[in-house]
Amino acid sequence: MKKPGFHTLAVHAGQHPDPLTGSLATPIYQTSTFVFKNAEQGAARFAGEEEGYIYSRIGNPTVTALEEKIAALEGGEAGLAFGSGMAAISALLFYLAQSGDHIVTSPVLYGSTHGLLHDVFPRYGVKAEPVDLNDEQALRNVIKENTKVIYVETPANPTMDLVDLAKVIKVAKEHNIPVVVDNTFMSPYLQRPLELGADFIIHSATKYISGHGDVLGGLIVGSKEHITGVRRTTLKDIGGNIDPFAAWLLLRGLKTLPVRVQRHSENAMEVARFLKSHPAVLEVYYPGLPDFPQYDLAKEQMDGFGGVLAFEVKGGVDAGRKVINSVKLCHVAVSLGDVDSLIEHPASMTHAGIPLEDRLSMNITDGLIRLSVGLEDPEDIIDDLKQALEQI
Ligand code: LCS
Repeated sequence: MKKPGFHTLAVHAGQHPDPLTGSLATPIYQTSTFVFKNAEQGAARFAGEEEGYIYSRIGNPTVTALEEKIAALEGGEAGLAFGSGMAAISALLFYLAQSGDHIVTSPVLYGSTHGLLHDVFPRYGVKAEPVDLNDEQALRNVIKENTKVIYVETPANPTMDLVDLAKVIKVAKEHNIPVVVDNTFMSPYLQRPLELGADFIIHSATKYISGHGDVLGGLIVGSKEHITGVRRTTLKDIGGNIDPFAAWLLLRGLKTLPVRVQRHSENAMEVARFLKSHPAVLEVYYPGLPDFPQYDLAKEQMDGFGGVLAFEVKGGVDAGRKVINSVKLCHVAVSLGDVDSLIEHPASMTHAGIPLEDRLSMNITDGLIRLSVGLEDPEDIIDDLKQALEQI
């Protein structure tokens, strides 16, 4: 039988009708622990000699269904779920790097990822270094003997800058350095970095994977060997696990991922075109606009352009604040990928923790506004932005 298509996998992967009752929807196994038949079985499970559940921090059947589904969608061997995107990122990086190691990153990162790498890791002897990964020579120059990870966010939050994954992976393979890609903004429907040779995928499942703005979660996809390694070390011993109900909500969300993301992309394209044509708007950052500097790369690397865009209005921070304070349909809120349109100010919200100099070097200016375009009628979102821009 040929490999099922993406929509089919989104519905079916990881889903096995409950053998006891026939329940089609995966049950919520709301239990902290699992009973062993005897002491020998418990010992065998702890030793990894027998498959089976032990304790829900390490694994749970509802969570397993989610892990199987995301692995199938990303085209990876195995998945691992966490209670938030940051729990997933920290567990993976604490697994891959240790004191004395060096991590190379793309220049623009989500605020807390930046905080983890630049505020937390240095206390444990791990140094992170941002570099323009699209500049092959700059990447080669920055790689050292102790470089253990290349960490990439593409598109970057919030500037929408892209990294050419194929180019970075080629250099990484020459040096045998694992490449981790945060695929939160695209979701596997629009971008599958494992197919290009990346080693690990990260998701803030809070975003498009959930899609409904009602749950936090994080996911990793990678080789069976390493996913088992993370499960048995930095998931088990740090404990950033997801709970079964949150996993169940994410399973439900994933079933409609492709239809939602398709519509998010269509809506965002219309909104981006509107903003681009508006006289009060200085700049629009959306990879689907033909004059986006990396439009060609976007078309090559991604199967669509996603639902997030950023823009700057004329009049800088004051005008930007006025727009944010004038929207009526869009919600002034962080997060993204929800059915609801969300508008926020990165410099004072999601990326406020980044030192000013670093923030400006990432082009996260005081006037930048980020919009996660929701699933409302695009005309309504546009009307809302139109009336807000008129307030400037
Ligand atoms: N990676 C990216 C690209 C993100 O945008 C976020 C959260 C995370 C990781 C962390 O995931 P979490 O722990 O929140 O599930 N981004 C947020 C944002 O832009 N606004 O609020 C959260």
